[in-house]
Amino acid sequence: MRTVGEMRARRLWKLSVFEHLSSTNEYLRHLAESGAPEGTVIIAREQTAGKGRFGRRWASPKGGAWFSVLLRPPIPVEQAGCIAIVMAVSLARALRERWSVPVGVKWPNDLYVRERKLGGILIELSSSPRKIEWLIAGIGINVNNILPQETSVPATSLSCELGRVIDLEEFFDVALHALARDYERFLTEGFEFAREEWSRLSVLPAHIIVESSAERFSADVLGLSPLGKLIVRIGETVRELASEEVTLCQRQPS
Ligand code: BT5
Repeated sequence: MRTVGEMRARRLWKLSVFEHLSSTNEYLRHLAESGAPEGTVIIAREQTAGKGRFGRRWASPKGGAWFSVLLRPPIPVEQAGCIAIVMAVSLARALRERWSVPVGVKWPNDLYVRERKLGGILIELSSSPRKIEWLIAGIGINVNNILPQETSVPATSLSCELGRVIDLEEFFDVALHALARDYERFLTEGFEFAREEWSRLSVLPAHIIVESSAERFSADVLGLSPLGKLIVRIGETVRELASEEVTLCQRQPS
Protein backbone atom coordinates (compact mmCIF):
# COMPACT_ATOMS: atom_id res chain seq x y z
CA MET A 1 0.00 0.00 0.00
CA ARG A 2 1.29 3.46 -0.82
CA THR A 3 1.47 6.15 1.83
CA VAL A 4 -0.41 9.42 1.39
CA GLY A 5 2.95 11.19 0.88
CA GLU A 6 3.81 8.84 -1.97
CA MET A 7 0.44 9.39 -3.63
CA ARG A 8 0.84 13.15 -3.44
CA ALA A 9 4.35 12.82 -4.85
CA ARG A 10 3.05 10.95 -7.89
CA ARG A 11 0.14 13.32 -8.45
CA LEU A 12 2.40 16.38 -8.80
CA TRP A 13 3.58 15.43 -12.29
CA LYS A 14 1.77 15.58 -15.63
CA LEU A 15 3.98 13.88 -18.20
CA SER A 16 4.26 14.34 -21.98
CA VAL A 17 6.72 12.22 -23.91
CA PHE A 18 8.16 13.16 -27.33
CA GLU A 19 10.35 11.18 -29.70
CA HIS A 20 12.47 14.21 -30.69
CA LEU A 21 12.71 17.74 -29.40
CA SER A 22 15.42 20.33 -29.84
CA SER A 23 15.52 20.86 -26.06
CA THR A 24 12.98 19.92 -23.40
CA ASN A 25 13.83 23.15 -21.55
CA GLU A 26 13.06 25.26 -24.62
CA TYR A 27 9.78 23.44 -25.26
CA LEU A 28 8.70 23.74 -21.65
CA ARG A 29 9.63 27.42 -21.50
CA HIS A 30 6.95 28.16 -24.13
CA LEU A 31 4.40 26.20 -22.13
CA ALA A 32 5.43 27.96 -18.91
CA GLU A 33 4.99 31.35 -20.52
CA SER A 34 1.50 30.40 -21.67
CA GLY A 35 0.49 29.42 -18.14
CA ALA A 36 1.13 25.66 -17.92
CA PRO A 37 0.68 24.43 -14.34
CA GLU A 38 3.34 23.43 -11.86
CA GLY A 39 4.21 19.78 -12.33
CA THR A 40 4.22 19.79 -16.13
CA VAL A 41 7.00 17.42 -17.26
CA ILE A 42 8.41 17.13 -20.76
CA ILE A 43 10.43 14.05 -21.68
CA ALA A 44 12.27 13.65 -25.00
CA ARG A 45 13.64 10.31 -26.16
CA GLU A 46 16.26 12.30 -28.06
CA GLN A 47 17.25 15.99 -28.12
CA THR A 48 18.77 17.58 -31.19
CA ALA A 49 19.99 20.73 -29.41
CA GLY A 50 20.24 19.77 -25.74
CA LYS A 51 21.89 22.52 -23.75
CA GLY A 52 24.00 22.83 -20.64
CA ARG A 53 24.95 25.90 -18.62
CA PHE A 54 26.47 28.97 -20.30
CA GLY A 55 25.24 27.82 -23.73
CA ARG A 56 27.27 24.60 -23.65
CA ARG A 57 26.00 21.62 -25.60
CA TRP A 58 24.45 18.61 -23.93
CA ALA A 59 24.73 15.35 -25.91
CA SER A 60 21.32 13.66 -25.79
CA PRO A 61 21.08 10.57 -28.01
CA LYS A 62 18.41 7.89 -27.59
CA GLY A 63 18.57 5.80 -24.43
CA GLY A 64 19.19 8.64 -21.96
CA ALA A 65 16.85 10.42 -19.56
CA TRP A 66 16.34 13.94 -20.92
CA PHE A 67 13.51 15.78 -19.20
CA SER A 68 12.38 19.11 -17.80
CA VAL A 69 10.01 19.83 -14.94
CA LEU A 70 8.06 23.02 -14.39
CA LEU A 71 7.83 24.41 -10.87
CA ARG A 72 6.21 27.54 -9.56
CA PRO A 73 7.73 27.58 -6.07
CA PRO A 74 6.25 30.10 -3.64
CA ILE A 75 9.68 31.16 -2.38
CA PRO A 76 11.75 34.35 -2.69
CA VAL A 77 13.96 34.51 -5.77
CA GLU A 78 17.08 34.44 -3.56
CA GLN A 79 16.22 30.85 -2.60
CA ALA A 80 16.02 29.57 -6.17
CA GLY A 81 19.60 28.25 -5.96
CA CYS A 82 18.45 25.79 -3.30
CA ILE A 83 16.28 23.96 -5.82
CA ALA A 84 19.19 22.69 -7.94
CA ILE A 85 20.79 21.32 -4.77
CA VAL A 86 17.54 19.73 -3.54
CA MET A 87 17.13 18.02 -6.91
CA ALA A 88 20.72 16.85 -7.25
CA VAL A 89 20.70 15.39 -3.75
CA SER A 90 17.29 13.82 -4.31
CA LEU A 91 18.37 12.10 -7.55
CA ALA A 92 21.70 10.94 -6.12
CA ARG A 93 19.97 9.36 -3.13
CA ALA A 94 17.24 7.74 -5.23
CA LEU A 95 19.70 6.21 -7.70
CA ARG A 96 21.90 4.95 -4.87
CA GLU A 97 18.94 3.33 -3.15
CA ARG A 98 17.42 1.73 -6.24
CA TRP A 99 20.52 0.69 -8.24
CA SER A 100 23.29 0.71 -5.62
CA VAL A 101 25.48 2.96 -7.76
CA PRO A 102 27.68 5.34 -5.70
CA VAL A 103 26.29 8.58 -7.14
CA GLY A 104 27.72 11.80 -5.71
CA VAL A 105 26.86 15.47 -6.24
CA LYS A 106 29.23 18.11 -7.49
CA TRP A 107 28.21 21.69 -6.79
CA PRO A 108 26.19 23.20 -8.23
CA ASN A 109 24.33 20.84 -10.48
CA ASP A 110 26.24 17.73 -11.46
CA LEU A 111 25.84 14.06 -10.65
CA TYR A 112 29.03 12.05 -10.58
CA VAL A 113 30.05 8.45 -10.16
CA ARG A 114 33.63 8.46 -8.93
CA GLU A 115 35.46 10.85 -11.30
CA ARG A 116 32.91 10.59 -14.11
CA LYS A 117 29.93 12.77 -14.93
CA LEU A 118 26.63 10.87 -14.89
CA GLY A 119 24.33 13.85 -15.40
CA GLY A 120 23.59 17.50 -14.88
CA ILE A 121 20.78 19.91 -14.06
CA LEU A 122 20.09 23.18 -15.82
CA ILE A 123 17.87 25.62 -13.94
CA GLU A 124 16.20 28.46 -15.82
CA LEU A 125 13.69 30.84 -14.32
CA SER A 126 11.62 33.93 -14.83
CA SER A 127 10.90 36.19 -11.91
CA SER A 128 9.45 39.51 -10.96
CA PRO A 129 11.31 41.44 -8.24
CA ARG A 130 10.00 39.28 -5.39
CA LYS A 131 8.33 36.27 -6.99
CA ILE A 132 9.37 33.34 -9.15
CA GLU A 133 6.96 33.16 -12.11
CA TRP A 134 8.29 29.84 -13.31
CA LEU A 135 11.33 27.68 -12.72
CA ILE A 136 12.34 24.96 -15.14
CA ALA A 137 14.71 22.25 -13.98
CA GLY A 138 16.17 20.51 -17.02
CA ILE A 139 17.67 17.19 -16.05
CA GLY A 140 19.96 15.06 -18.20
CA ILE A 141 21.14 11.68 -16.98
CA ASN A 142 23.05 9.11 -19.00
CA VAL A 143 21.13 5.85 -18.62
CA ASN A 144 21.49 3.48 -21.63
CA ASN A 145 22.74 5.98 -24.22
CA ILE A 146 26.06 6.03 -26.02
CA LEU A 147 28.38 8.42 -24.19
CA PRO A 148 29.81 11.54 -25.79
CA GLN A 149 33.58 11.36 -26.36
CA GLU A 150 34.65 14.96 -26.28
CA THR A 151 33.58 16.17 -22.89
CA SER A 152 35.56 18.29 -20.46
CA VAL A 153 35.41 15.46 -17.92
CA PRO A 154 34.86 11.78 -18.77
CA ALA A 155 31.21 10.69 -18.79
CA THR A 156 29.54 7.57 -17.47
CA SER A 157 26.03 6.10 -17.58
CA LEU A 158 23.97 3.94 -15.27
CA SER A 159 24.20 1.04 -17.71
CA CYS A 160 28.02 1.37 -17.90
CA GLU A 161 28.20 1.29 -14.12
CA LEU A 162 25.89 -1.72 -13.81
CA GLY A 163 26.90 -3.63 -16.95
CA ARG A 164 23.29 -4.02 -18.10
CA VAL A 165 20.43 -2.12 -19.68
CA ILE A 166 18.18 -0.20 -17.30
CA ASP A 167 14.41 -0.01 -17.74
CA LEU A 168 13.97 3.66 -18.67
CA GLU A 169 10.33 3.72 -17.54
CA GLU A 170 11.39 2.50 -14.13
CA PHE A 171 14.12 5.13 -14.10
CA PHE A 172 11.55 7.89 -14.62
CA ASP A 173 9.29 6.41 -11.99
CA VAL A 174 12.08 6.36 -9.40
CA ALA A 175 13.47 9.80 -10.34
CA LEU A 176 10.15 11.67 -10.52
CA HIS A 177 8.91 10.12 -7.33
CA ALA A 178 12.04 11.22 -5.44
CA LEU A 179 11.95 14.71 -6.97
CA ALA A 180 8.33 15.29 -5.98
CA ARG A 181 8.88 14.04 -2.44
CA ASP A 182 11.97 16.20 -1.85
CA TYR A 183 10.53 19.29 -3.54
CA GLU A 184 7.52 19.08 -1.23
CA ARG A 185 9.80 18.48 1.74
CA PHE A 186 11.81 21.59 0.79
CA LEU A 187 8.62 23.68 0.62
CA THR A 188 7.38 22.51 4.00
CA GLU A 189 10.65 22.08 5.97
CA GLY A 190 13.13 24.37 4.25
CA PHE A 191 16.59 23.70 2.87
CA GLU A 192 18.44 22.28 5.87
CA PHE A 193 17.80 18.59 5.17
CA ALA A 194 19.24 18.94 1.67
CA ARG A 195 22.21 20.97 2.89
CA GLU A 196 23.06 18.23 5.38
CA GLU A 197 22.71 15.52 2.79
CA TRP A 198 24.78 17.54 0.33
CA SER A 199 27.79 17.43 2.64
CA ARG A 200 27.53 13.63 2.81
CA LEU A 201 27.16 13.22 -0.96
CA SER A 202 29.48 15.97 -2.21
CA VAL A 203 32.44 14.89 -4.34
CA LEU A 204 34.02 18.35 -4.52
CA PRO A 205 37.72 18.29 -3.70
CA ALA A 206 38.94 20.54 -0.87
CA HIS A 207 40.83 22.76 -3.33
CA ILE A 208 39.16 23.92 -6.54
CA ILE A 209 39.78 26.23 -9.46
CA VAL A 210 36.95 28.66 -10.15
CA GLU A 211 36.38 30.37 -13.46
CA SER A 212 33.96 33.18 -14.33
CA SER A 213 33.75 35.46 -17.33
CA ALA A 214 36.02 37.93 -15.52
CA GLU A 215 38.47 35.90 -13.45
CA ARG A 216 40.06 32.56 -12.60
CA PHE A 217 41.32 31.69 -9.14
CA SER A 218 41.96 28.79 -6.81
CA ALA A 219 40.02 28.45 -3.57
CA ASP A 220 39.42 26.20 -0.57
CA VAL A 221 35.90 24.82 -0.19
CA LEU A 222 34.33 25.61 3.20
CA GLY A 223 30.74 24.45 2.68
CA LEU A 224 27.29 25.32 1.40
CA SER A 225 25.40 28.46 2.46
CA PRO A 226 21.73 28.42 3.58
CA LEU A 227 20.88 29.73 0.09
CA GLY A 228 22.78 27.00 -1.77
CA LYS A 229 25.84 29.08 -2.59
CA LEU A 230 29.31 27.59 -2.31
CA ILE A 231 31.35 29.14 0.50
CA VAL A 232 35.05 29.30 -0.38
CA ARG A 233 38.19 30.87 1.01
CA ILE A 234 40.47 32.70 -1.38
CA GLY A 235 43.62 33.62 0.51
CA GLU A 236 42.32 35.46 3.56
CA THR A 237 38.93 36.30 2.05
CA VAL A 238 35.74 34.24 2.43
CA ARG A 239 33.34 34.47 -0.50
CA GLU A 240 30.04 32.92 -1.60
CA LEU A 241 29.81 31.73 -5.19
CA ALA A 242 26.51 31.63 -7.07
CA SER A 243 25.99 28.86 -9.61
CA GLU A 244 24.97 31.22 -12.40
CA GLU A 245 28.31 33.04 -12.14
CA VAL A 246 31.00 30.41 -12.12
CA THR A 247 32.30 27.12 -13.43
CA LEU A 248 34.54 24.83 -11.40
CA CYS A 249 37.49 23.49 -13.32
CA GLN A 250 39.33 20.26 -12.71
CA ARG A 251 40.93 19.45 -9.42
CA GLN A 252 43.92 21.46 -8.41
CA PRO A 253 46.78 19.42 -6.98
CA SER A 254 46.88 20.06 -3.24
C1 BT5 B 1 24.86 20.53 -17.30
O1 BT5 B 1 25.50 21.56 -17.94
O2 BT5 B 1 25.43 19.62 -16.74
C2 BT5 B 1 23.35 20.58 -17.40
C3 BT5 B 1 22.84 19.61 -18.44
C4 BT5 B 1 21.33 19.63 -18.50
C5 BT5 B 1 20.82 18.82 -19.65
C6 BT5 B 1 19.33 18.67 -19.61
S1 BT5 B 1 18.73 17.43 -20.68
C7 BT5 B 1 17.10 17.94 -20.44
C8 BT5 B 1 17.13 19.46 -20.41
N1 BT5 B 1 17.00 20.02 -21.74
C9 BT5 B 1 18.12 20.66 -22.13
O3 BT5 B 1 18.30 21.22 -23.24
N2 BT5 B 1 19.03 20.61 -21.13
C10 BT5 B 1 18.52 19.92 -19.96
P1 BT5 B 1 27.05 21.87 -17.81
O4 BT5 B 1 27.46 21.83 -16.36
O5 BT5 B 1 27.23 23.14 -18.57
O6 BT5 B 1 27.77 20.68 -18.55
C11 BT5 B 1 27.90 20.67 -19.96
C12 BT5 B 1 29.19 19.95 -20.30
O7 BT5 B 1 29.06 18.55 -19.99
C13 BT5 B 1 29.52 20.00 -21.80
O8 BT5 B 1 30.30 21.10 -22.10
C14 BT5 B 1 30.27 18.69 -22.02
O9 BT5 B 1 31.67 18.83 -21.69
C15 BT5 B 1 29.66 17.75 -20.99
N3 BT5 B 1 28.59 16.89 -21.56
C16 BT5 B 1 27.77 17.10 -22.62
N4 BT5 B 1 26.90 16.11 -22.78
C17 BT5 B 1 27.16 15.23 -21.78
C18 BT5 B 1 26.60 13.97 -21.41
N5 BT5 B 1 25.56 13.42 -22.07
N6 BT5 B 1 27.14 13.33 -20.34
C19 BT5 B 1 28.18 13.85 -19.65
N7 BT5 B 1 28.76 15.03 -19.95
C20 BT5 B 1 28.25 15.70 -21.01
